[in-house]
Amino acid sequence: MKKIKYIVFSGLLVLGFQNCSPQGFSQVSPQAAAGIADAGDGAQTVCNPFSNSQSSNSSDCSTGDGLLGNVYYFLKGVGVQNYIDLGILLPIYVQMSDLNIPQRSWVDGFPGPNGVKLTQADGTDLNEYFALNLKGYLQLNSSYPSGAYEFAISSDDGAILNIDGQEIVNNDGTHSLAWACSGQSVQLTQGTKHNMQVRYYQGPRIYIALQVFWRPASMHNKPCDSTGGWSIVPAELLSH
Ligand SMILES: [Ca+2]
Repeated sequence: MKKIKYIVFSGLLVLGFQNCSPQGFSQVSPQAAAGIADAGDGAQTVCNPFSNSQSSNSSDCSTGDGLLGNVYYFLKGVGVQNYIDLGILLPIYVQMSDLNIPQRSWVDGFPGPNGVKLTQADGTDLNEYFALNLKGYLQLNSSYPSGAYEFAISSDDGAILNIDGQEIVNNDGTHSLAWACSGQSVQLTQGTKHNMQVRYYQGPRIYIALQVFWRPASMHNKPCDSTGGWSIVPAELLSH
């Protein structure tokens, strides 16, 4: 088996890649996705890395193509932009078909290309202190009318949603499962590709969660929690 090790910043982080059986892996051209940092020559894309042992996420990346992004490692970082600004850019891309990870124990760690886990310098699985910067488009199809929508995030740890360059939901910070909802509605137009960015980080292990919800703005008076009539933003509307 071929094995390549990356030793970054004096052994702070070691990533082990091997050619083994694939788990949620797909070939994509990251260069085609505007706004994604170049993760280096030969960087491959891991598809739905949080889908192992989870029924609500498919390991198939083909539905709508989802969002694409970079992964950063920053030991004991706090706040998503802190990771992106100061963390180590890992030599992989992540593609997520949807944003629907209910809170779960995630001891399995981060799958790398070809299903081989990424590990930290001490040999333990990379299951904490990493961030995702995901980008792409939200485009309403004929099933969803143009109009005002509200958004919400349920996450563990922090996450921020931007649409068309505006910060819509801020659930940032190191915390256990928590909800945050948009303070303002967003006007979406059928057929228009609205820019969408989701920044997320997993602070201390072992629990993770990242769910991005929406609802018509007419439901504004309902609660900002699981009883508020929220639905997961449909995977079919996400692309990059
Ligand atoms: Ca956590």
